[in-house]
Amino acid sequence: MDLHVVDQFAKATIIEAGKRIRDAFSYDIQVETKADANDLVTNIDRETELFFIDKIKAFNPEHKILGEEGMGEQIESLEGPVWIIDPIDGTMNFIKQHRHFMITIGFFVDGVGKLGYIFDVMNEDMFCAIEGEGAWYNDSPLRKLQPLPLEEAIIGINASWVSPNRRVNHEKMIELVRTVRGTRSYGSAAMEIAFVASGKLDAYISMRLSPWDIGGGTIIAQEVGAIATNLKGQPCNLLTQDTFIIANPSIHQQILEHYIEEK
Ligand code: 2AM
Ligand code: CA
Ligand code: CA
Ligand code: CA
Repeated sequence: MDLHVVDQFAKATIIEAGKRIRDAFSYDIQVETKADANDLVTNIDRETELFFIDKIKAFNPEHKILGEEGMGEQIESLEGPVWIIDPIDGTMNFIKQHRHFMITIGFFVDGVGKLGYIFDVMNEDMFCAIEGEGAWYNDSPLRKLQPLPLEEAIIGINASWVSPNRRVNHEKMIELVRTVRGTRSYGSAAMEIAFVASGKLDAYISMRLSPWDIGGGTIIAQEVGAIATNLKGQPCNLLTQDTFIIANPSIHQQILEHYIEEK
C-alpha cells in the first residue's frame, strides 16, 4: 500500500467534506440529543460520516471504518486497514458558535497509526501526519516539542473534573491548576490535541474520550514527540472509551505522578 496515495485521497476528501459542512450553515441544521441532554448530534454529523464512508468504500471496499455516529461497521479488532472517523469533533461548538469544530481521522494498519488528520473546518487549517515522516500544520512542518517546566505550561482541561461524579482526586487537580501558568477549554478534544502537537498547549486532559476523538490526533502527536496515554499512564486503547492525557514529554510523567490520583 502506497501511504502517499492514501494520504492524498484522505486530504482531498476531508477538504471536500469541510466545504459541505460550511455550506450547511445556509440551510437547516437539525439538533438531537444522544446519551444525555448535553450530548448533541445533528443531521450534518451523520451526513458527513456517510460522505466519508461512501468515499472510502469507493477508494477501497476492503478498508474497515469506525465512526462516532455508527454509520460504519461494528469493529472488534484493528486488524487490517481501519479508518477511525469523527465527522465533527466539537458538535456543541458547531451548533452554537459556528467555529472551533474539527473533522478528525486516523488511518491504522493492524493497529499501527499511519496517517492522522485534524481539520479546522471554518479556518480551513489542516494538521496532519504520516508515520515516520513527520507532521504538518498546512504546509509547515511541525517541530519536535521542546522541554519546559510545568510552571510555564498552559493546559487544556474542561470543567467535568469539578462535577460530583468526578473520577480523580479533586484537591490534586486544583493543585495542578494552581501550579501551571494557565488553563484553557476549547470544547473540541481534537483541537486541543492539535494544539498540544503544535506547542500552543503543553498538555490536555480529559476524563472520558472515545477512539474517534483521539485516533487522528495520537498519530500527529507521536511525530512531534508528544506522549498520549490514559490517566494510568497506559497506552491508548482505540477500541474503548477511556481517560486521556496528551502532553509535552517533559511534563507528562510529572503530571501523572504528582497531580492525578484516580478514584
Ligand atoms: P464530540 O463533539 O465529537 O461529541 C467536548 O469537551 C469534547 O469531548 C468534544 O471533543 C466531544 O466530542 C468530546 N466528547 C466525548 N464524549 C462526549 C460526550 N459523551 N458528550 C459530549 N462530548 C463528548
Ligand atoms: Ca458526539
Ligand atoms: Ca469527538
Ligand atoms: Ca463528533
